[in-house]
Amino acid sequence: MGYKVAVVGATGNVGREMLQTLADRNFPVGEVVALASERSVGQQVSFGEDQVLKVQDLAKFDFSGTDFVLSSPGAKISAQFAPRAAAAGACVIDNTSHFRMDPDVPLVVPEVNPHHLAGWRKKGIIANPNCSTIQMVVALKPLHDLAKIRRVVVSTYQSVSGGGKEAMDELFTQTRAIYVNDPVEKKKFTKQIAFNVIPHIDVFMDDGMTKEEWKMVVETKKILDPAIKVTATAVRVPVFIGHSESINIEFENPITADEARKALRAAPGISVVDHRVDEGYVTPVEIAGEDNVFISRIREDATVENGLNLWVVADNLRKGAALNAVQIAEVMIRDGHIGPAE
Ligand code: 11C
Repeated sequence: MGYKVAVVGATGNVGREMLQTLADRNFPVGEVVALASERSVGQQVSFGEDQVLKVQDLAKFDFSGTDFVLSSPGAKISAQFAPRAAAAGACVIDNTSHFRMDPDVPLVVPEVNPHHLAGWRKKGIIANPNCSTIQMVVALKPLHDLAKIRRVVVSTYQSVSGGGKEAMDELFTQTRAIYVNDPVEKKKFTKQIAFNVIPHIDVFMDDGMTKEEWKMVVETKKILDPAIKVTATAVRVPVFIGHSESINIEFENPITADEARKALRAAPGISVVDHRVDEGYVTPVEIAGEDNVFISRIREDATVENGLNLWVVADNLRKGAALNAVQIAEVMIRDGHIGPAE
């Protein structure tokens, strides 16, 4: 007995991590199916320690009898297949940006707004937020409960794995090219990423924001509180895995760094590592493969009334994508939105 789970985009960075996360967390699977576009059909992907799944064609797959679909195939592909899977009765948990701002689609981080899942049947689709948003709202939620957040100023330091496997390859290839004096080639990134930083993730919008920055603004409002004002600068850095964020927060009510530290320590999904000594803070290389959101450098900001600064780091492929999606499925079962496995 167990649920039938299909992973769409199974050969990508996030799809592979979804399979790994299902196995790591002993998700109650009866059957797992790996799906991708036609060109990946026949490839093999691992599930758990000893199972190998053959990738099947997403376009031809019949979703009847599938309980959960965890998907990360790219927004255009999700737009096409997700309604078909939902119409066949599956609960689709989609990691792409396509459905996130649809008012009939819950956008959920289980530590923050699990109650929004109650509305999932309107479309049969639940959206997984952008990785940069997920780790930020996990950190903001306990502080919002404590002192009511008015405004957030965030700057991100995002790893190349957020851009997929090709982006990771480009960082590796450019770094090597620089050492051996070969020409540096750009494919995925608009500028050299090795030994550099790029303040441009996703496309530019009319007002000068990038779409990555816009996502952090609108998704935070939908998940946590529409009254919170957010302004973001999203930056790509030459790190393979793990997004970091410098977050400045203004609150309605007074809050001390000690009160914030205590609330964050007590909150689910958070590890506070905050000692004012060498190595008393977290960096992305230390947390790749970890589930929690790590918070360091908690301090008061004396330049505004009721201000705090934080440093927030998480594995963007795990909590920022695959883990959050699997946790949503777990909560769907725990809270009775999906019945017992047959
Ligand atoms: C990045 N945050 O780091 C992006 C990746 O909307 O799901 C995820 C894009 C999204 O490039």
